Amino acid sequence: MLIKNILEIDDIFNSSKGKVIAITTHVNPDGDGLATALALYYCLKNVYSANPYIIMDSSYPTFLDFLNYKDCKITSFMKFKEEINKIDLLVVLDCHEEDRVDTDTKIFSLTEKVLVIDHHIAKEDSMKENYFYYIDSDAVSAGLMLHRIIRKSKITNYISRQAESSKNQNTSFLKDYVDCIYTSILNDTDNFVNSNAKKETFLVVAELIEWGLETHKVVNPFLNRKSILYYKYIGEVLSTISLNDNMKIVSYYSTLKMLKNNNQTLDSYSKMMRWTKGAFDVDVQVLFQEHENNLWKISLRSDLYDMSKIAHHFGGGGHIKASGFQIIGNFESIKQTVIKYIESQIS
Ligand SMILES: [Mn+2]
Repeated sequence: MLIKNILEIDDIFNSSKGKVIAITTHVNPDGDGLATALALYYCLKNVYSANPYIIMDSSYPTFLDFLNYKDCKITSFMKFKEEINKIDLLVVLDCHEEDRVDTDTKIFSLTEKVLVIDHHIAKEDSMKENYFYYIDSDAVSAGLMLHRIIRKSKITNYISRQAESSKNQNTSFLKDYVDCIYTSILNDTDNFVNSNAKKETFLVVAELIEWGLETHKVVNPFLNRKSILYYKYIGEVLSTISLNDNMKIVSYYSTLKMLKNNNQTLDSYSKMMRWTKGAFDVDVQVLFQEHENNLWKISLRSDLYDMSKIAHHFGGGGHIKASGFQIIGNFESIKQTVIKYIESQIS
């Protein structure tokens, strides 16, 4: 069922004292999904006195290592299950399809109640009647949606208590919280460049600053701190740029070999498309990233056409302007299939 009033979510969290709450996000956890998971973790633990876990099967990405994740219980589903066999509440962030979570889908069968917080366009056929959905495709990030809930919760008592006593240890998580929500916004607006950055976005950032956010302490490690081999690797990827026959679709690719030669990991794929974002003379941008031998992740960008429809066709999902999907197979034939399909949809 769809949640209309976000106070219902505060009620759900308020009844979570001492309960096992699992938090998860989508495959290839990013600066929105994972940072929001951390932010929710801090709140559930410190404000609602719950027993939260972040469940993800991929390893924690280095590009988010400036966030305080070491104090959080982050575990794979396999390890989690050795300890615990029942989940009171599962919160799925930045994703609403069961088969897109970054963990074993068996997690849903261990769970009493499922709450989804997401800002992707709702795929109704993948929604379950007995799950709680808070979905808003106008929201800039899942992190901002979480903040809408948290700012109305009893966290405000903690903040005023902090104002009374700066030594109050209970509020030290707030700094970690604001860093995470800000990261989610930076991630999904591409540092306030995207058209989704609106009045609410800036009002929330202003509030985060009131709550203790120091913006440069997040922006610099998140966007700028890279090794020189990273830039060499980017150069190699950009040198693969090619155009389709009518010059309106640009595509480029990254292989596992390029990563290895430049001492990079899969994390270096993150935010790759920002390098071609400003190209004004193409209508669609396509990036092919090799994740495993013959497993390709394809990202789509366009200001003119609905990319989520194209991603859905190939079993993926996303936003109108930015979406993605995966295909297994030989690169040349995948590229041909994908470009041909896009051509058929935009002509
Ligand atoms: Mn997001």
